[in-house]
Amino acid sequence: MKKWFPHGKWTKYYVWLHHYSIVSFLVLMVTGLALYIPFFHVRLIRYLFFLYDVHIFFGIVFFLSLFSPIVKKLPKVNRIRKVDWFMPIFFGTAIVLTGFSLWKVNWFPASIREAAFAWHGNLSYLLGIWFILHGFFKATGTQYPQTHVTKKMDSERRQFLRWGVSGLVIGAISMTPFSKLFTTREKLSTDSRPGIHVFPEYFTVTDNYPKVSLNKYQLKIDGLVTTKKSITLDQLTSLPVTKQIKNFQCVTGWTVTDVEWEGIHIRELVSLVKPTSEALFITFYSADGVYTESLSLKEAMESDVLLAYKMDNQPLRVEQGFPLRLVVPKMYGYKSIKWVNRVEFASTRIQGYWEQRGYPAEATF
Ligand SMILES: Nc1nc2c(c(=O)[nH]1)N[C@H]1C(S)=C(S)[C@@H](COP(=O)(O)O)O[C@H]1N2
Ligand SMILES: [Mo]
Repeated sequence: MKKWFPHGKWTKYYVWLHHYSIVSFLVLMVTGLALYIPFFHVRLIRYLFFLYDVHIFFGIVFFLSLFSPIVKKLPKVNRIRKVDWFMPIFFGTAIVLTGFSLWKVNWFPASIREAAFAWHGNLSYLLGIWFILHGFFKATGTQYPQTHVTKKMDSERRQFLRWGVSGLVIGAISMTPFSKLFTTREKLSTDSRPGIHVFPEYFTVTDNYPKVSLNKYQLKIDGLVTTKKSITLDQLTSLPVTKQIKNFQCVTGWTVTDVEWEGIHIRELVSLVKPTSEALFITFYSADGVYTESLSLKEAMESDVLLAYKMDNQPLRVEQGFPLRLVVPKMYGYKSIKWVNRVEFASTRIQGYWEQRGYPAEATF
């Protein structure tokens, strides 16, 4: 690598800085995509929490490397090309800031995280593309076009600081709801009616969304109960309704704010079937035949846990869990099992689908 840098006192520093950023950025991209792309994260579920730690560790490493030109006194004679320093410092600080809000989930309101999630990715792709271009230009000795942005300048601390601060400002702006106007998801989604939420993933662990036919649908409530029941959706919707507006948080980082749910509280089922005193847990089953989830009775009786049949004032769509899904706002999304067709009162906690694959059973964040 040495041969690409001008000879002199500073060669070692430049080589070191490049090794440092290349390794940390590559690790960040690889772990970031593994966490983000469903195809990978479902296969890596056992290692997800480890991948998070690696991602955060290298995020800090990368962040610190952005400071190096500020800390290090570079010689005036060694003129640098503006854009080569501007891009990593400006985009890097913006990426770090958005990433920080996703890491410290509880420190930031959901509305901020919702926007930050999209821009953390978008800005990383932009910087990644720049790094590839930069490497290509340098390796092939391609001359930059002469513009204001690519002209050479003296390396000045004050300039580096200014870029860092403007990166932070852009990062902060990209975390406001305003920035969502510029993300593609809202534009590409089929349902763009105002007030209708679009979730980043409509997740299913099977090849298909199960198609539940309403004529045949029955919710089975059984297990350690005094009277087993099977009820139709009509019977279900005639039970007292609970409505609430809650944020939705998936373990892979995305957040959806202010989702309007409508459904029945677990206490309605309890008074219907009267569980025995041994019933300390509830197992939920899905019509997809493979997904299961479990809550303790105490968790299930929390005031905001619902079996929902409406979202945003509409019956659930097939991909959203039609006709019935669990909603557990205080826990990660994987607890909110879709296409619920059986509720079993039990004496022990079973391991849910993702819990068997490494997610914690107590999914509060
Ligand atoms: N039956 C079933 N329920 C499920 C899932 C699934 O794959 N199958 N995915 C879970 C996960 S990981 C999340 S984040 C939410 C996503 O809800 P959504 O599909 O409405 O976006 O559903 C949860 N419930
Ligand atoms: Mo999820």
